[in-house]
Amino acid sequence: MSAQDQEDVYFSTNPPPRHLEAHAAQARAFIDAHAAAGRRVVLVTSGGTTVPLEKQTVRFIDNFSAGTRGATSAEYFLEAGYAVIFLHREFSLTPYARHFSHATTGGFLDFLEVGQGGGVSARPDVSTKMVEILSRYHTARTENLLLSIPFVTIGDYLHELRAISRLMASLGPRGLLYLAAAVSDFFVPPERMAEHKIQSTDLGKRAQEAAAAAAGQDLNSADSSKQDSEEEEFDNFDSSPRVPRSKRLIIDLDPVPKLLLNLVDGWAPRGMVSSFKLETDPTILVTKARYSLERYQHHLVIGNLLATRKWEVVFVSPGREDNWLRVKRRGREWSEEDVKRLRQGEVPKEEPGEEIERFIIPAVKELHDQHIKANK
Ligand code: 9Z3
Repeated sequence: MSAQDQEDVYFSTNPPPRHLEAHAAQARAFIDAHAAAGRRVVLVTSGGTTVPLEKQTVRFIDNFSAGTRGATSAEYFLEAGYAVIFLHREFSLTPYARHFSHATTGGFLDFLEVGQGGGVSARPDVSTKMVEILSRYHTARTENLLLSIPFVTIGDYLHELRAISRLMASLGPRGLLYLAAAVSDFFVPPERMAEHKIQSTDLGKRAQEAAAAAAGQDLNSADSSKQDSEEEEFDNFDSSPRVPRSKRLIIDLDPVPKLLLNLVDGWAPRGMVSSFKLETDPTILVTKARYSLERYQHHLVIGNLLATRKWEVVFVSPGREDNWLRVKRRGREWSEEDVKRLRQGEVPKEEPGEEIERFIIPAVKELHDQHIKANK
């Protein structure tokens, strides 16, 4: 199947999120305003996508991403003069608020106190930091430089990504797509998704079957004969289960179509596209990043390892050497041995001395400068 056919099939069979049109209208107005002002716009994607197991979703598969990379990057892009569309997993970290909403020292209420006059004020020890961050946040808001759009599921994400990328096309090379969201590779296609909560007991299953029979309906929209014939193909198949098959939940997932190709070729063909590549095995990170670049023909892959992603990343781009960016250590320099260990995925004991996005964003901006020059 061609990439275009795959795209058509995916978007015609997976329903759009409820607010897609409203979000697209907001994004259009935002992009038009900044294009008129000659400002660069970046689309930052952030956080993890969920994979629902039921249409009326009780259970879903999720991933680890908290949205730190995306939310932090958005702040540095604003600092670098970009207008930012922040397409993020609902309730994950957001720019500026992240400093207080998810602090390891407490929730946001812990930063506040009731003053003598009865009003609320910031705790004295955090008040300088809060004033500084609040003022950056207020500038971004009052100057309309930050548009936040939420998603939850993989389907929501892909619909929103396509709609916003297509709007970004009007910016030509001045548009930047910075894809940091942790996107599921597998999903349950709608034709195999149960409508109602999957039952764990016979009683529940029998109640559902009886109700469905009375209404003359199929229980699931799933085609059960097809499911049966494919059951043997699961690679985590347990041939001698201790718990009977009828009591187990076996989840059969399809691969999510690789739509980055469609994005690069069709949705925002003149913009600069940079994606992240996440691995856990250090020996394959750079190879996989190069492979992704060759496959999708975009402009930059930023490779990172799950364990060391706050310490080091590698920029992989066409015609350039791999470029490793690393944060400083608190109170000591990196020795060659330290760097070797880090590159093998060994995490230093202390926290990083600074945010790695402080280095990532200027380096991306430099490549974007070159992209704009080359595509004038
Ligand atoms: C990343 O690699 C991000 O840097 C992280 C950030 C998700 C690791 P956190 O949100 O983590 O700060 O906790 N994003 C890309 C992940 C991804 O799904 N990449 C795909 C892949 O590796 C390609 S688009 O195949």
